[in-house]
Amino acid sequence: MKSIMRSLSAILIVSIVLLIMINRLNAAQGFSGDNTLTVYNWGDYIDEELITLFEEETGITIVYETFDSNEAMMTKIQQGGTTYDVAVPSEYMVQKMVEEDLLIELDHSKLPNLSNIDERFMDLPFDPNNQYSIPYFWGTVGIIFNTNLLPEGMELTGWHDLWDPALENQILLIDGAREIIGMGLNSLGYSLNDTNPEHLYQALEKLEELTPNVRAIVGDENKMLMANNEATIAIGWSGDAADIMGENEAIDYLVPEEGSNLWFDNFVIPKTARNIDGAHQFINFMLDAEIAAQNTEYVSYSTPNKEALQFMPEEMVEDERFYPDPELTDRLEVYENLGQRNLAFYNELFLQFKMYRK
Ligand code: N2P
Repeated sequence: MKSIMRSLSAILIVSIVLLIMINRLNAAQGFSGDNTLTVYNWGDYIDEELITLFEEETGITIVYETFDSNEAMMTKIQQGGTTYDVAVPSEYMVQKMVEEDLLIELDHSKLPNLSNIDERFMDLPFDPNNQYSIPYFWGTVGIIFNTNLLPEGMELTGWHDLWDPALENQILLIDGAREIIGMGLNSLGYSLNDTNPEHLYQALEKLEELTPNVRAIVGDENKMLMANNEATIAIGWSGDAADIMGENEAIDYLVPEEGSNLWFDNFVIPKTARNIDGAHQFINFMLDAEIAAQNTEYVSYSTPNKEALQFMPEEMVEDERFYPDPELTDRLEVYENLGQRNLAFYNELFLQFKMYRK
């Protein structure tokens, strides 16, 4: 009997050691399993302290990777080399991923903190009943500008001001096809969901005329450049403006009068996920009011978490540039999923614009 017990304990110990080793190996290779969770998020889009806190609370190890555009994220998920448990696409990309059968339906019973989200951000047209996605941050696209560097007498009101020759070599553009082609379309009075090739070519031409004023097309480094007074204007996302303002008092933000984009970034669970339970746990953790408040203060983007607002500094919540009322957001446009072909056309035109600059 004793020897059986001894063999059993030996087997148990060996199994435990093996399990730990497999888990470590999986984590190192970006494979998720029971005890790891692979999260794929935009760059600069989480307070990393919260990753550690989640790991401590749950014993789950997070493998964290970042992307800088919806298109880059989508390509990586389609390729399937890494199995992501949680990703954060914007609304039109959620729709596209659902269409391509890349997402699992979420189990709301595992997301009790979902009740913290403002109704205004639930059940939006791109994902009725939030079957596949949960709001993370939202915002607008607009003009981030440095009031000290603006040419004498210039009053910025909209996209049309950017073509002023006084802004030669002074504008940074975000490296996003929908954002920049959308800016071209909006400045001509067209919708940023326009798919008429004639309008799109006109938008490209209009953008090419902007070239002398464009300093660079950049990603997250726009924040550092603007904070260091290296450019007068950056076209980008509202939350970046809020972030830079924390470092440079001369920075301001404007939603152009011709119209612009209202966007929503969302948690989703790709079909290839290996740790579906852990993914729900992570999303629910991020939805906690105090966690969301800490994250929002760190990231500076606008939170859809209504219960988080009470834990945030008043001046942040009351800033209408980043928490605009529905009167403004109602006149903005949300990107629609334009379909494979049209999206490819947007990307191609954006590439042409980038090449034209060289
Ligand atoms: C954060 C990027 C936010 C993306 N660096 C807006 N969709």
